[in-house]
Amino acid sequence: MSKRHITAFFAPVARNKKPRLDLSSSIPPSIHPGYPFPIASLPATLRFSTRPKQDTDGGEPKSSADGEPEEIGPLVLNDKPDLDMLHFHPFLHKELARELYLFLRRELPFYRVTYKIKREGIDTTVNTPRYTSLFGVDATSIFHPDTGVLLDAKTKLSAKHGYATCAPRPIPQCLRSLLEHVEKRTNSAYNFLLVNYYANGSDSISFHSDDESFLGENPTIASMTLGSTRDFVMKHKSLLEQKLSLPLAQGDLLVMKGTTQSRWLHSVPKRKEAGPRINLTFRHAKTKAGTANYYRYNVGTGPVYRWDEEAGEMRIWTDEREKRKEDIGKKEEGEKVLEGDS
Ligand SMILES: O=C(O)CCC(=O)C(=O)O
Repeated sequence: MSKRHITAFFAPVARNKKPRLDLSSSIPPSIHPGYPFPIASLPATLRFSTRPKQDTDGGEPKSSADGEPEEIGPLVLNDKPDLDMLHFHPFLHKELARELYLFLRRELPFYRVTYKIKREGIDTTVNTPRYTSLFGVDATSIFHPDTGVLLDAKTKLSAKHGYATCAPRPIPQCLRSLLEHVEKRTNSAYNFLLVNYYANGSDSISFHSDDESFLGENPTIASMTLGSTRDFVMKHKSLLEQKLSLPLAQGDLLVMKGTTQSRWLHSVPKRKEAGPRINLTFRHAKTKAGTANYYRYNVGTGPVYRWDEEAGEMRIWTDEREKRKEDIGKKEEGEKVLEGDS
């Protein structure tokens, strides 16, 4: 029998604590005149996967030779009229989804857009009941890969015409790698990424469909959930008895395709008990009208919000560099007045 020192019996049990997935990166942050501040990058080695690393052998995904599929496939949801969806449950494993949620909430600029519409002939102000953000440009233009300058997709010449009401900005590195992974797994191309942040159950999106003509006929839209679970509620536009409620959980990806947008409406209704959630939608807009529409409703002209870790909430972000410039201006003005006084 081995002899153990008496103190060993009282020592805390050493738990095999897994280090947190570290998303810090040595890649410089993404910068662009359209970003209010630089947007942190993700590590180049980050592997988007439904399976955590410990499920893999030497960092490589399990192959089907191990008797396990490399990635968890989607559930097919087409058992209702005109419904054509895939539900990846999950698409990203829980640990990655959680860290990505915290990263994006901390690093992205957000907006609380207000806009005016005519409702039944009356001018009405709408306050968007959630935080939003947006990156991308429609298929008629591209961003120069080095300078971020907007170019015509065909001629590769400067493309300002048609964007008078908005300032399109490229998808930052941290979202581009995720977009490319979603493109691969859903077999579709996307040029827009819309971000929704629902701070709590009072934030919501009402019934609508993403069936604008600038998305083309029967668009494919992929929608990712990070953070808390929310109910995704759908109803058929004309078959009123056809309804569906789908809880979307951390790391899920819902792909809406075929006639889903033209025949169904979807919403994320208010829920008393719901926690914070980020939703990312990956879309492909064909025309400049799409770009103008998306920037109007997801960026707008109001203040920028940024996550405040200490306050534990989104706060209006002020550009310290601008403030400093203003302060210097005021100081110089004051000095001139003093000089004039003597
Ligand atoms: O948050 C969601 O799951 C839905 C978002 C949505 O419908 C939209 O952005 O159009």
